[in-house]
Amino acid sequence: MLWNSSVMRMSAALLFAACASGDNGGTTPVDSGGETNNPPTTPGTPGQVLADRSPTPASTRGVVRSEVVATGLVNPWAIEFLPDGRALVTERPGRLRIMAANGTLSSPVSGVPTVYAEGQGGLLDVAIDPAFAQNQRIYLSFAEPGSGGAGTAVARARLTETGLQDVQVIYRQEPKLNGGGHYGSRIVFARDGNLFVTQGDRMNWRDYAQQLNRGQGKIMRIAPDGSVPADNPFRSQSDARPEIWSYGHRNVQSAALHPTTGQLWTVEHGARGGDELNHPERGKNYGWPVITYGVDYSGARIGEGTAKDGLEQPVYYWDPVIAPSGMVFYTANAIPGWNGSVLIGSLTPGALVRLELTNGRVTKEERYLGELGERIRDVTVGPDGFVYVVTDSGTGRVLRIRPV
Ligand SMILES: [Ca+2]
Repeated sequence: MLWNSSVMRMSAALLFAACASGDNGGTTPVDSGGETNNPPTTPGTPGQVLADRSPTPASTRGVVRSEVVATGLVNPWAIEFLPDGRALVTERPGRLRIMAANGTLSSPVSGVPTVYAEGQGGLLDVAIDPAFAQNQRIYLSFAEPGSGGAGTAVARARLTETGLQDVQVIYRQEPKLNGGGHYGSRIVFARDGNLFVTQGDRMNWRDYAQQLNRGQGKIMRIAPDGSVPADNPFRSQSDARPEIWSYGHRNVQSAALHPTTGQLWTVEHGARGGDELNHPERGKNYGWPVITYGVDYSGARIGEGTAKDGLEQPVYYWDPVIAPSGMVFYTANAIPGWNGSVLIGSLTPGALVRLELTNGRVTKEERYLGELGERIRDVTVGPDGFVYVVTDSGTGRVLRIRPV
């Protein structure tokens, strides 16, 4: 990709703005002259296919519009629809609410575990058991306070008319660490009934992402009761956490199951210029912080470059970043032309990002709703086939996205 100087200046300005309010660490960015807008210069291993880079399309108007479904939410983090058409919405400070089909929000559901609501920590994702109609089970991920600081955790519970019952923490990231950064997290049910739990490196401990005896920077795979599946890759390795599915991740806040292949797909927050689309596979190393397309907010290089033998390349990366949170494969028909697309929330610059995939590669990216100026934290599809998002602010909303 060629860049003339005016594009460079514009992109550098956009990048500066993007870093200021993304979920990429909270460090005050330093304008380093736009060098991160150059294509990667570190040579890859001969024959290795380097990742495709987002062309950074402008937000497109005239395709979809948004309408307000619910207001008055404080930093809503996740939205999932129940089989009866109601939806569960989490608020990061530690509240779970039920949203009726008409958008009315319930008072907070009782029984939510105590959360560490600082920085990026708090109540995070919610997942609904595929057999919810029979067992009423839901799963919550959250930053759990405890000895040493806090860590990503997952609880399951039964959702009853009187609140959560039989609340049980089924996973705890170890060790717990101080600080409010990089908890992840999303919970995704695989077709085999196990749960993927995405996490982050806890920001100040990036090297832990490469250490198999630490929970940070890993995607975990657990059974719904918290036990470790027999075929997890490091289960028999004495110095490794048995829950690990894949490692070398920075901060994964977007995850979804591919509707055709059943593969896990994720998007993770990179450093400046290093957001990544991956489909994490069993036992593989996704590189952070040894390889990355991003640089530190100071402009300093991170790790060894963009490619290395034995480390996985992302499918696609964003430079400038999108600050990704929330992800769904759209398999409905209510929005023409979107069936089969990947939808991703962008916190910064703030948009709904749509990708088309062909044979595992991104063949098209479009963005929408940039004119709202909202941080989109999560995205899902309603029973009506329309897209629902939650916006991340102290006056957060649920928006319904439909064709113009
Ligand atoms: Ca990577």
